[in-house]
Amino acid sequence: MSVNRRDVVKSVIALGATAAGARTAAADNSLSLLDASIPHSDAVGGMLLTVEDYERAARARIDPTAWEYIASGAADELTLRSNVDSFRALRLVPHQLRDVSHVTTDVTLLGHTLSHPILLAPTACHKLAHPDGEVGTARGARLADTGMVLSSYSTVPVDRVAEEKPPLFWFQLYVQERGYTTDLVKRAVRSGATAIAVTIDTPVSGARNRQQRANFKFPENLPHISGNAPEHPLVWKDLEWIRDAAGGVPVLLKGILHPDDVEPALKAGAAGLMVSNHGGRNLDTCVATIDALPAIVAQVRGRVPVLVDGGIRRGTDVLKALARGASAVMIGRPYVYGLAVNGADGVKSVVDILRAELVMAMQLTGCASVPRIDSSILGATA
Ligand code: LAC
Repeated sequence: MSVNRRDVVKSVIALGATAAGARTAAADNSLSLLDASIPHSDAVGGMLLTVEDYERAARARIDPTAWEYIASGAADELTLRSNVDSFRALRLVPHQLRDVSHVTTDVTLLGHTLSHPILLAPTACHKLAHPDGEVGTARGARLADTGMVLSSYSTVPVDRVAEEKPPLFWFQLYVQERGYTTDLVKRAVRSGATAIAVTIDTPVSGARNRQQRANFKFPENLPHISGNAPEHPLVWKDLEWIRDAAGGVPVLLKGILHPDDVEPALKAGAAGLMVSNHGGRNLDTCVATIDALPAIVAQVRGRVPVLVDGGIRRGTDVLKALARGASAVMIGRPYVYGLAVNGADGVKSVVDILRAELVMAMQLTGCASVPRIDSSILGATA
């Protein structure tokens, strides 16, 4: 994506318009328009200008038991909170007077060029948020010109979701029994998934106390969940048969946090790494993802792309992740909130908000393109 200042003003106004289901006339480049004419209320009267606004609006719509599943983290939710807080605590030190009249947010991931670096992380059971489920998310991904990583816990079969043709379509794999998993990987690839992201951080589930208290149960008959455990918890060696099943489609690993795991991962043929703590849902008190990122990036030394998820709620968070060396970021709960509020259009609005905020943050820190974003704009931690 390439934008100039005038486009940014327009896009911010359009964001408000989309959120309200209405459109304003094209704006001129007067910044005063930013606060003048944004029609930005949702059906329950709240303003939808930020990810947090979408979270609030989603909470009013999602069934309370499903909400406890979606919004909660493990145990005392310390990691859930520190994912967000660690981004917030990181201070930016802007460069001034660099030419930011023309900004591009393009990134290239495994040979695909995307117009911006904000992808949709795998999250479970989208029909809990909206009747369109993952079909709505895939449409939203297309509208927002972004990639989608479909969860094994999808409520809609992978073939059906793929028909919506998101600009980039990857499949997240939970390894189950070997025969079932092999078939699942092959089915995802046949459907058009161009990468498989294997979740490696869940040999067991975390202490999901809020889910337990709410008595949350997964919907029955999820199309890609067998209900049976794998023969043994996943180990490095299993990546051989998973890569065989993928038949040349790149396999990424999702859930890497320890720099010592980088070499085994690359030796096992990982085509990319996703720094993730599962949205704070598994090991409570584990390191925040933005804090784990630099050591992973240092160890990878540019050999494969490194994505990061967990805690991204603002465009400045995206900027900070890129400044710490991420190739792209993924958002999870935020787009599920968008889906709950307004289906595919809500997914688009949430991505658009972060995208517009990223462009602003790039302009305000003197970074006209993603390659120009580096650690020189990062200051102390508050
Ligand atoms: C979760 C699984 C399904 O976090 O990824 O709930």
